[in-house]
Amino acid sequence: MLAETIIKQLVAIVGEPRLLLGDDDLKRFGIDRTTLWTPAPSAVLLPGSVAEVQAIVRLANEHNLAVVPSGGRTGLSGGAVAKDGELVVAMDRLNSVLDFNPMDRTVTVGAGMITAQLQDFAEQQGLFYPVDFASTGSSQIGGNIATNAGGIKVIKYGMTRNWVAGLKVVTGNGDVLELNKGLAKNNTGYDLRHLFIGSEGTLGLICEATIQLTRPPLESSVMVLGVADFPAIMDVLRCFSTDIDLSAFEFFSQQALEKVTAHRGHPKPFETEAPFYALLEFENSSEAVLEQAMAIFETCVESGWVLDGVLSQSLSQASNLWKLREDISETLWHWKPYKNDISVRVSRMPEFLREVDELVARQYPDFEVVWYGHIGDGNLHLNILKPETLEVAQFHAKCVNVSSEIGQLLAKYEGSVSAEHGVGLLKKDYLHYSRSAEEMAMMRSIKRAFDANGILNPGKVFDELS
Ligand code: 2HG
Ligand code: ZN
Repeated sequence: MLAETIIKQLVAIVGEPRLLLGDDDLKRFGIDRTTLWTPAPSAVLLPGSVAEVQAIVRLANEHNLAVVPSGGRTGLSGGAVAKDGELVVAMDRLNSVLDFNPMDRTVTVGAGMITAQLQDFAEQQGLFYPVDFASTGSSQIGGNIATNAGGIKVIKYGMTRNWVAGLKVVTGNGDVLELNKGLAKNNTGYDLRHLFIGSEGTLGLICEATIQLTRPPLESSVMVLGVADFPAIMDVLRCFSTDIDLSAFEFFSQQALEKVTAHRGHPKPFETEAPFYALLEFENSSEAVLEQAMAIFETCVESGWVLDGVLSQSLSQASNLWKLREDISETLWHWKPYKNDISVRVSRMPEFLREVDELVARQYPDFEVVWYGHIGDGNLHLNILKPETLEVAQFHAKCVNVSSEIGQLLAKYEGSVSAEHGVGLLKKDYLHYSRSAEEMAMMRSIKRAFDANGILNPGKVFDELS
């Protein structure tokens, strides 16, 4: 419960209607897509300017109140969860286009802008914002930056980080920083902008972002291929990416396809069943590219890697094929899955896949395991489905044990315990498998520099300052 005097001061900053204290609002704003924690913030604030954000942070420092920055709350790691009486600062109202520069091809937007609106804005200007994933309809650009969101086009366009040309942030200490100011070249010492990208709200609140846009792609073709086994997926990737500039290379298992077709009513890509499917996309720039793709397809079939395949013949067919991959995550929520979001270097993927496959078969013999992910980026989303007979807590306890083994395997392969969803609350116990003790100590020092009192998103990514 917040003291009456603090409530009054918060109202003085944001105005009465922008301070939410009702149970429904506290529940709604205190959680992301995870289901493991009970939301319990003490208040939700909806600031309308950078100055208001700064005033909130200063007040929070004065009274030692924890602050959780909140975007579209589509996160999968508990990074935006407020479970301990924190103040949630939701960026929803900072959602407009502040500046557009056609010469630089940059747009400056409020952090609360929905990703799909940014994509639409770019399109209206004849440009393109290439970071794309299933939750673009509700995720916000500030949250994407705070988690360095990836998605389905990383193989060609990289992560959110590549598209951030400038940031305006309020640090945990209450200072306003304008970082990089849209410059393409700027070698003036440490690039603090990059510290905030992927910091999961632990260093500051991202209020505004200058985003680089690019030229739109040509019409793209999509292929879905039925693949004989795990190793063959990598052979197929090697063959296609040697000669074709791929904009996506995704994969999913037969179980994933079964679930998504049964629950969403999407038609199967073809009759032949295969243990795995690869979905690849490329710009259909000439007849020659299409012919080359077909020739590579033939080679893959002759080599026994590919069992069947389909090439989109229209934009609507391409978009329907994409649904088979993009709708998997949402479909699987039905089973309250235990998620893994792991990566290794693409070159180590075949070996790693073999070992992780063995580990999963040994450790989860009774659980249904669904494989999918951005295989072209070395990123696997291994989802373990909860059997109906197990309570969530019991199921989670069993999976947690296996996570340590996966962590050890990742350490061996020098991989990452979080390829794109971030660490949040969910993966902080496994961070040490990917980061050395020296790196963790350095991260804590950086946190102290920007947030001396540790008020910003405490307990996320790593625990207390030590
Ligand atoms: C995807 O690639 C998302 O579909 C979600 O990153 C992955 O839900 C997941 O495990
Ligand atoms: Zn993903």
